[in-house]
Amino acid sequence: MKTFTYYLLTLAVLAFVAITGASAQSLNSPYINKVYEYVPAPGQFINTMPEWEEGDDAGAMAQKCLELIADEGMICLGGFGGYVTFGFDHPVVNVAGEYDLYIMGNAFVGTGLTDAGSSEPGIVMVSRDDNGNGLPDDEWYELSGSADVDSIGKVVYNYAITYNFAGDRKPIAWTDNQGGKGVMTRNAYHDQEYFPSWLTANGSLTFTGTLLPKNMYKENGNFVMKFLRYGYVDNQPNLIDGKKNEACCFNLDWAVDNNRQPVKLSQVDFVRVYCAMNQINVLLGETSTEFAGAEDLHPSAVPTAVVDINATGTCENGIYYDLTGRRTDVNAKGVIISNGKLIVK
Ligand SMILES: [Ca+2]
Ligand SMILES: [Ca+2]
Ligand SMILES: [Ca+2]
Repeated sequence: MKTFTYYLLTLAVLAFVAITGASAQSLNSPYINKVYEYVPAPGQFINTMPEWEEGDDAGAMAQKCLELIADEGMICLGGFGGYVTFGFDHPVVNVAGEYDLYIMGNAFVGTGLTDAGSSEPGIVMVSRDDNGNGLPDDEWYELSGSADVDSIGKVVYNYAITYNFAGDRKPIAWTDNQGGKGVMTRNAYHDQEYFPSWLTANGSLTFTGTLLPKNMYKENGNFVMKFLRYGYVDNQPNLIDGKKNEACCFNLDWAVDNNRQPVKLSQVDFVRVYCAMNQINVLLGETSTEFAGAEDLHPSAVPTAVVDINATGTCENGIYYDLTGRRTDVNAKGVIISNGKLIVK
């Protein structure tokens, strides 16, 4: 009898999964639906893209980012380190042999050029909600880009920079962990405060990450920035002949850990983009990544990686879902799903 009951339960579960699986496929949106954090570094477009208004806190600014992007606008991340963290209405699955994410900026090709123009590279990081709390407070992995192989010895890993707020519209001095220092210069075109006004309470902002080598040079009397081959946001034009530029596409297979060792990720819950250059030009101001939205390239995919579930019903990647697709944990009763496998408890 017990076996028969279990058999019926299994049949019911399989039917349920078949139904919810089918509806989930049509419901997943390819576009971002959450901005968790917007922490830009200082810059000439900060407090204007999006606009900060008296009383706006971090949550209000994150919401403004989401609204701006949904309206086909873009946000500015400021100088080195400034970042945005966003997500979708489902985990982004790493489909084998394919790009998984498409991320847009506002890079363009310079007149008469093919491999340079405006290129303000941002690095992509990804994370899983390993602790299941719905917040991006878990381990982050960087997606390694072409500079890691094209500019060996010139990329600075574990770079850190601190920007100091000295009062409204005062020069913003910075120091880094390489012995460098400078000032985020103000210019005549942008009169507002350059330090994010909702983040002045601590008096400074510190960012860490991978610093890419400078890419600016002079061409026929104009400053241009050389494109990197692949793996960066706001580095090359979003489209080529109306089609998604591969240089704006990202593969979760590129994920590396803090020691630059490859990590296998079957899916991720959070994505972050940060400005990866510290380059300031008298005429153009600071190099600053723009973010204009992202797309999951296969929103209906289900994880294909097989992770063995051991005798106690736990799964090595520690990620569990209930039958409605919501995150749960290993202690949940009933039927839970992990990496495509059912656990009945
Ligand atoms: Ca992939
Ligand atoms: Ca840009
Ligand atoms: Ca979390």
